[in-house]
Amino acid sequence: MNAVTPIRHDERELCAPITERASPARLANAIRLLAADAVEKAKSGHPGMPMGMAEIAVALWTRHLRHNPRDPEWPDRDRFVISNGHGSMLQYALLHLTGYELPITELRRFRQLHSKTPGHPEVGVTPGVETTTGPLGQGITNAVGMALAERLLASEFNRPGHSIVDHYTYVFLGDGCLMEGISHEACALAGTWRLGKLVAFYDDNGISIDGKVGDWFTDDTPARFRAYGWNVIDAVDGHDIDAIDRAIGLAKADESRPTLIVCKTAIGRGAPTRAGTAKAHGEPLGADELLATRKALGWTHAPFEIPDDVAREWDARGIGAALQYDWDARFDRYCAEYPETGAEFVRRVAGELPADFETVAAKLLDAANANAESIATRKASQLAIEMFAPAVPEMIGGSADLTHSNLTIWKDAPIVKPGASGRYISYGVREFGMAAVMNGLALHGGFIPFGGTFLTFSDYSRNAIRMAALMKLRVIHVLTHDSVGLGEDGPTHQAVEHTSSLRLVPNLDVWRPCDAVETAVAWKVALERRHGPTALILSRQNLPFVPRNEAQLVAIERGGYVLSEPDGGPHRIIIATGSEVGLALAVQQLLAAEGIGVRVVSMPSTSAFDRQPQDYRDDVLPSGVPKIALEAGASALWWKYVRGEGCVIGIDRFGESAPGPQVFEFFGFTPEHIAEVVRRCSTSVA
Ligand SMILES: Cc1ncc(C[n+]2csc(CCOP(=O)(O)OP(=O)(O)O)c2C)c(N)n1
Repeated sequence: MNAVTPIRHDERELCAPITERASPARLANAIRLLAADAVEKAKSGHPGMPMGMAEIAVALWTRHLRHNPRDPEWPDRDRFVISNGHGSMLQYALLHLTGYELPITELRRFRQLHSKTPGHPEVGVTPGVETTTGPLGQGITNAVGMALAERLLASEFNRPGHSIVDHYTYVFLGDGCLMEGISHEACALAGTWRLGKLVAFYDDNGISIDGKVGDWFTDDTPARFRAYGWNVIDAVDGHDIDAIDRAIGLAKADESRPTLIVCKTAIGRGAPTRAGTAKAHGEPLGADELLATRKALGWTHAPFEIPDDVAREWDARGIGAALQYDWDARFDRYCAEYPETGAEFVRRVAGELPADFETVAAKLLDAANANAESIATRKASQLAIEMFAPAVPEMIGGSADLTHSNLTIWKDAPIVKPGASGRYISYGVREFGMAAVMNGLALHGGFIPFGGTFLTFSDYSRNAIRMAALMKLRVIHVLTHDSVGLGEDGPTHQAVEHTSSLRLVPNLDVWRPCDAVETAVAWKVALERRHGPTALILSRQNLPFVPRNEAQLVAIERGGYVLSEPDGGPHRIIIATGSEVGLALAVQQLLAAEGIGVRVVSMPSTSAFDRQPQDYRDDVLPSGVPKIALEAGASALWWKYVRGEGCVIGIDRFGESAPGPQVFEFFGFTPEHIAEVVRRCSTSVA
């Protein structure tokens, strides 16, 4: 490895006190003891990683990381991600020591109810935490999304002489993240995209929970990352702060490749008998070992006591304010020269939609209603994208290699190419990677990501969709080919349980629209939804257009509404979604001839409907009237809406390979069969 001059913050030197300065080793030991003491007090947690990565943290946080503890939202801060999120105490120690709003009382309350120090880092709970980590492999993938966001925003907003977007993304990760398949998806993409401002630190300690990794993890990780196109700095002593500092300098000097710094470390370093063992990973050290650790490290301070020299040296508030002050001044100059672009940058970072969004949305809805086309909802979704994407520049689309099936692309969409900017991402066949990169783009700010795959493959991306819901991120999943109705591809591709199972994810809004009009509304509300993701469940096959009056058009946003009322009031109510709404309307007509009045309720989004006032829900689904839920998918969830007064027509087995209409017929999704069930079901309940 070539020696390079360490890059240091000149401002730090200026701000440093004249009094005696704590040594870098003491700064690392402060992290070690904070982590070990907090885990000990909580009787739960992971001391090994913070103790093992303490020197890496010192090198990065005191010599490179550009951040401002007083403003964790500063748009051009460096991003820092702990992908090995079980080492949360490392992050809490750093945030506390550098001066974030995380007092020592919160570290004392590690892992306690409603503390700001939850078991794993959670964005929105602890100031300074950039993403929620814990599910291994997703943090590094979020970081890839953040680094991509930086590059794309920089190319969009920077101007000659003005670099208002110019920051790094740093990630800590361990063996666990690298064993997870998603790290392959994400890191391959990062190499292809040449994300030169992404720097990952691999905690190469040879230990995971089951013990020494030699029996289950023998990949040549440096070779693997070189093959992805990364700059790899191998065999760095992870306890040598200067060596790490130099490696970071080298990483920054390579502007065209992401860098992996392979840090050789000992898990639980400093604990005399636990260091280097799997026991250090996730157990409190115990009183004796903790005492022995204090002795071994020469740490004479009580638990949670930070000596003045250490506190002063760690405090980054002065330098952070100076860094941001400098950026503010540069941004002011930028705004003076480019007032409109400056205002646009502010809007984008604030996550506000463009001022004319409502007008564009209304235009789309009017067009969908006026055109009255019977098209597949995936096609209707593309029409929505065609309308919104030019008007909403923060939309960044993509697909996991199914662009022309998902119909996620729009005319003239600039494709993201290696090393270049763009607004449409071909993620390759990487559903999980795509979903977690989308989360990273959203977390960074300035973007509303949407990405497509077949609904059945949402299982692959599922945990990242769940994380988006947990993190309250505005991301949109375009999940097409939504049922057995897709036909010939057969049961591997035919979603059965997926729509309902996605509905079970808290804070995920699921929309299964029945025609172009509902699809337009679903896209609108998905884009407007600031604090949660949306899954759009769309058909491969054409669906009939349904005419609506003004009140019905407005009611769609409520998630469930009366789409068609029989003359003389309802004897039965059919609740249907997506491709089954047309069937319900056909059944309504059949039964009308027999004098049975059927109300058709379209229920594109159960979660949106569930948020409506009780009165409204009772008006749509009054008790005392038999209700029949109809969906070409798992039946279980629908009993909640039938409320013991009717039945559910669903599909609770895998599908069949045949032309779509034949499969629908095979499963009894024909007007005649449904009408028969409705008759029987109704009489048995009435
Ligand atoms: C997806 C996922 N699977 C399993 C776990 C449970 N888990 C937490 S840490 C860990 C082992 C991680 O090993 P390593 O990254 O080497 O961490 P270290 O022991 O060095 O701290 C496992 C299996 C998890 N958090 N996420």
